[in-house]
Amino acid sequence: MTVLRRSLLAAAAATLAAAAVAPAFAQDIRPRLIRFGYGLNEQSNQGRAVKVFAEEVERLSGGKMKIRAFGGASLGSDNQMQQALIGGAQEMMVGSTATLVGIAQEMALWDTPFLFNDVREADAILDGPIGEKVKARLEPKGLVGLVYWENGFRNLTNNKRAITRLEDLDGVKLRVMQNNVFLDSFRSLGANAVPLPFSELFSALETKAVDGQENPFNTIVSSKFYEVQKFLTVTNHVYSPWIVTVSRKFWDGLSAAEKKVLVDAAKKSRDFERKDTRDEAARALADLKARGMQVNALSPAEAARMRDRLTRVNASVATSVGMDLWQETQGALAKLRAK
Ligand code: TK8
Repeated sequence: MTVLRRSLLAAAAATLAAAAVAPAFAQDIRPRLIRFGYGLNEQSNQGRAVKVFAEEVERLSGGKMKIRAFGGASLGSDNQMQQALIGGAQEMMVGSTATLVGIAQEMALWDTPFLFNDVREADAILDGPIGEKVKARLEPKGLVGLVYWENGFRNLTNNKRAITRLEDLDGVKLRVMQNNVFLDSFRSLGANAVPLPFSELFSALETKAVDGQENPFNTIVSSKFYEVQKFLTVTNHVYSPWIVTVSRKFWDGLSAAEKKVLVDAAKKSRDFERKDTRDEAARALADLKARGMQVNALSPAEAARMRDRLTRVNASVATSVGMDLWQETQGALAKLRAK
């Protein structure tokens, strides 16, 4: 072996050894500034989880990747932010899956009234192959879905009257998300459903442009809807996920190590967020009562009537998401329920 050859080999061995010792990916992480938008305020469950995500990204990237968070829809409504992500003008956001249906219609699966009976079912389906499949539909459209967070089971508030029977909804002007399943659902219940972005909701309630809205307890507390809404009816009519998304234009320019930082931090934020949301939801009802909201639960008979009316939209959801995905979901839920 020549001296040159021997020293080349030695150098190669040294490089390998160094690679094994040094955090293999440190050199693949570059300084990055990530603008992360969300609709609720900083004091909400959404805001708290964004903070956990930001801290984790900084920690995992050794301070190189920084999240600049923008709450309260200060970068725009869910729909506006989605377009900014697709165009590459914003890097990340979290928002309702319901507002993504215009981009990937399979997202309508999550809008199915009474799809999940409890959070165990929601976690299993969202984090399993079906949730992955639906998430993957965003990629050809310019968005990368990382994880689902819990928005939660939705309940009805309004200013007109306590909703004790289906007929009480007649003529109630109810804000819904910009989504056809929600629109159809509440129209079929007799309400005068009006689609509006969340960012316009508080003032619409305050100015009485609408009579009511529906959202999880957490949001009714954190967005102070109790200040402008008198009646709360516990309906749990649908479980809403949030989804953390990245601009595909930005994502495609990241190294494998940088992508891993975002994925790992997103999973950590998800686990934190679900626990935090559930803890808060468990306290929220008492909180809302204490703040003066008049709360009622539907009688079992009225709940069944509402459920029956609402599940009439199932056929249209099945058509928009595709019969295969619909049946796969029903099958997976049946299996979970048999356990
Ligand atoms: C926040 C929304 C909100 C949703 C809605 O941006 O619009 O009612 O429940 O959480 O995504």
